[in-house]
Amino acid sequence: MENAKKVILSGIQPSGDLTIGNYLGAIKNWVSLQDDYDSYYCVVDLHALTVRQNPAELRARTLKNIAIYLASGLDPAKNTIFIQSHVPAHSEAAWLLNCFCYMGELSRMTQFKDKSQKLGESVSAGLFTYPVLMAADILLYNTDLVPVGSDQKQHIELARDLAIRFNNLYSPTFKVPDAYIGNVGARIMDLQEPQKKMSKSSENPNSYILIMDPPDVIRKKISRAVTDDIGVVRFSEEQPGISNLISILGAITGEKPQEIEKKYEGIGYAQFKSDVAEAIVEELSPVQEKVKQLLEDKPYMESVYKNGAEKASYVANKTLRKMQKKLGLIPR
Ligand code: ATP
Ligand code: LTN
Repeated sequence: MENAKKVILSGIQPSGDLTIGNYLGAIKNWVSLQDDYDSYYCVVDLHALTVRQNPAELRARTLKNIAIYLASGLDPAKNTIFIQSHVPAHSEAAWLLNCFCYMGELSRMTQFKDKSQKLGESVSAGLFTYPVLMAADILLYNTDLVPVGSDQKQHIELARDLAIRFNNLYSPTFKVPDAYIGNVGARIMDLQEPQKKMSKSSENPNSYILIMDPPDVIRKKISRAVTDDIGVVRFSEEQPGISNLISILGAITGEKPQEIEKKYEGIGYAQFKSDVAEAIVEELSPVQEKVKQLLEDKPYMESVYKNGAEKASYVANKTLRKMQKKLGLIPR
């Protein structure tokens, strides 16, 4: 039966190489949901364009992200995996929704405030309206749940508000989506400044671990991660660096912070860090191997994202036509 399962949609921008924040906060959760939901996962290349990108790098990263989705365990037979720009309905619906979104709402978005502060003068209008494109991504698929890290909650709230506004002004058109925030790995912090979230667009490579970082680099970055001089492996606000390493380890092994604290009673930071590093290496090695193989198999990769775009377009176009009709645009 069509749509018996609830619908999930999520995406990651190809704006930098993916980090373990993206992996533990997003992709790993997606994999665990794939049997129970009708899922759509895209690489949101149009979102990446909101800040300046090098075209060759953007192309390479878009494909690499698809390979990472697959290598992490997303099965293209169970999930619709596609590239956002291959489904033009996203851009078209974003325009329509732009006409229902208020400047004030967009000005309150923390991600916009953070990013625009860093960019100074050259803040594009696209960066400002970025959450509206994200709302289009979500609403086009009658999405029930959007699995993301906790930083994206505000954007999903906006998608909900836009859906409700449109439904009230016209007639029920959109499903009102909910954020789905996993409890482990929801917020992996920067290794150098553990008050900030780990981000793929950080200037300092020691602040993040990339999914594709070689084992030695992972070991080095973890050994350099900022801790404290308390000397106890404890999950507490006073120890943001150590707490972050506990979160990372727990997100990989499935252990609770308290279990990890107990295991490391009386054990020093050096041993703890080395175990965290090994756990990451062990988790990522098979993924890295698979990504390399996939990137060499162009025809397979192409078949995945073309097939995905075709399936996604079918659903997205149906919703777009509905929106256009209700707004008074003349059908072709
Ligand atoms: P950028 O640094 O370019 O803003 P980002 O690294 O924050 O990007 P996004 O593309 O914005 O990554 O996010 C993709 C997904 O990964 C989202 O679901 C987001 O919540 C999740 N995510 C990103 N960083 C983290 C993190 N540090 N911890 C947990 N989840 C994260
Ligand atoms: N803004 C999101 C990326 C994103 C997204 C989406 C996530 C774009 N469109 C739709 C979920 C659903 C981010 O993680 N920075």
